[in-house]
Parts: sequence; C-alpha cells; structure tokens
Amino acid sequence: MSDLADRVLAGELRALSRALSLLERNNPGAASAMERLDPHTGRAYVVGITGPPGVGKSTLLDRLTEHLRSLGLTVGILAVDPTSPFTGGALLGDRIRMQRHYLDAGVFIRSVATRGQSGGLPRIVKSMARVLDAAGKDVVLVETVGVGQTELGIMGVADSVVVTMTPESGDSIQTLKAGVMEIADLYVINKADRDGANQLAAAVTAMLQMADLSAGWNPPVLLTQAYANVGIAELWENVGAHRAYLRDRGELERRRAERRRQEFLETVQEELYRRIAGHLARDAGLINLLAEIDGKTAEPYAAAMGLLSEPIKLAELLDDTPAR
Ligand SMILES: Nc1nc2c(ncn2[C@@H]2O[C@H](COP(=O)(O)OP(=O)(O)O)[C@@H](O)[C@H]2O)c(=O)[nH]1
Ligand SMILES: [Mg+2]
Repeated sequence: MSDLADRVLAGELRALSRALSLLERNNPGAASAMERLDPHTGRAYVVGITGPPGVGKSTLLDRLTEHLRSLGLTVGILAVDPTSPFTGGALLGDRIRMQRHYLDAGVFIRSVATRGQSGGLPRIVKSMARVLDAAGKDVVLVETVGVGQTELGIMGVADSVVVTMTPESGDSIQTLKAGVMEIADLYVINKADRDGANQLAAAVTAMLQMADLSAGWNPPVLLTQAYANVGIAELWENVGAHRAYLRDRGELERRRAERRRQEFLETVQEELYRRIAGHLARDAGLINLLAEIDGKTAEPYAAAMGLLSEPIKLAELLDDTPAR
C-alpha cells in the first residue's frame, strides 16, 4: 500500500481516487496509506460550507472554485450533500455546470455517501480531507447539508466553517438559536438578490452582538449572489482573514491537534461498535444473550457490563475477519 501512497503524493489522480475508495470501504489497506500520507499533510486549508438544502451551497462552491483557480490555487472538493450536483442528485443544468471543473486537473471532486450514517458527518470525511491535503491541494472545500445540531460535525473537519442562509428561509434565525452559532466562523446570506437579505443580515449581526463574542473572532456576515458570481472574492478574503486570525494566535495548530485526537477517539468508538455489531447475527453466545435480555432472564445493564469484563470473549467479538 505504500506504493499507493507514493502515487498519491506524486499527484496521480487514479491513486487519489483509489485511496479515497479504500477509506470509504474501510479497507485494511487504508491505514497504512494514511500513515504514509500523514507527514505530508497540514498545508491545505479546509473550508466547510454548510446550510439547509437549496440555499446555494453547491453554486457557491462552484464559483469559489473558479475564483481559487484564477488565483492559481488547486482545489479538492468533498460533497457530502446527497442532493449535490456532484453526486448526481441535482437538476441537470447544475450537473452540467459543475462538469467544467472535471476537465480541470487542478480540481478534484469527490462525493461522499452518507448511507447508513446516523445523521452527522461521516467520520471518514476527516481522513479524506487529509488525503486531498497530502495530494497537494491548496484548498479543500467540504459541502455538507444540514440544519442546526446535525451539522456540528463540520467543525471536526474544517479550519473555517461557512454557514449559508437565504432571505427566504424565514426560520434562519431559529436555526441560529439551535446551535449553528457555535460552529459558524463566517455567515453567508446567499440569494441577496431576493427581498429581505439586508434585514436578515441585520438580524444575524444583532444576534452576534448579543452573544458578545468580543473576546474572540467576530464572524463576518456576508451577502452573496452565488449564481451571479457576486460576493465570491469578498468571501475568500474573509476566509483568509479568519485563517490569519487563527494562525496568529496558534489556534489553527490547536484546533487541528484537537481534531486529530477526536478522529482517533471517534474511530475507536465506531469501529468497536461496528465489529461487535457484525457478530450479533452469527455469534451463538451473543444471540443467546440477546434472547435472554428480550425474555427478561438477563438484565440489559448487567449483561453489557458482564460482556465488557470478559476479555477473551471481547477479543473474539473484535475480530474483523469477514465471515459474513
Ligand atoms: N436567486 C438566486 N438563486 C440562486 C443563487 N445562488 C444559487 N441559486 C439557485 O438556488 C438553487 C439551489 O442551488 P444549489 O447550489 O444547488 O443549493 P444547495 O442545495 O445549497 O447546494 C439553484 O437553482 C441555484 O441556481 C442566488 O444568489 N440567487
Ligand atoms: Mg448542494
């Protein structure tokens, strides 16, 4: 697998695709590839663009990509939005519009399946962003669809988080209250051509003032018209300001270190569960135990604790050799 990593580092597109697929499929080869790539990460800047469906995230990303290319920067895109034109879920026009970037060697686009995920952002997106980083992309853009609490996960991936709203989504302020304020480094009010954009900007600004963020970064509230390419350069300038803010205070390194630790802990947690769950249908002891729990001859809490205190049984359950 080190060979695959070498090819990723050399900028080979097929190797890059393959490395991302290994991660997605939980292939054992992914771990050694990630180890080889890791020393080459840390150069890319990762921007998360989140917001409810239809606010214009994909359009914004498309225009931002165009802008970044004009600045001579290479771009990696991870689209976690199931309705994204990248994933084929959008209108034909959108899809065709995005395809021009597929012909540009400086842009790498990958959609990420969210199947089977319990809301939130797939854990694997963190590793995928680091692969794009190692492959030499200057900027990694992550599009995630979501409202409120479900999108807190983007903080685990992005250096800067852009929360996108539109004047027409009248519940935008409610959404803010639901927890988006904790994750937003920048606010974008897209579709500024529509009525109510300035009022929404004023309302968000007022809300930010009430929250008293005087000690830290003051998130800017920006107006854009993504489809008309208005406000895109300003958005990138503001991302740059946030980046400089983080870097100058050592926050960027601190955030990234924290994210690495989180990724480790999440992976352990998810993998433990995934492996044990894989045995649920075929391990006679477990099947029996579940029946006893159902039938009240075993008590759920005590049974769980009991299982955890049996190292030999646990080792068996953590064995991941596919017998399915
Ligand atoms: N009026 C208006 N429509 C826009 C603007 N930006 C994007 N749209 C349209 O909004 C729709 C949804 O855009 P899309 O980027 O797919 O949204 P996403 O679901 O957030 O990714 C598309 O039809 C876009 O053409 C804008 O600034 N103004
Ligand atoms: Mg989209």
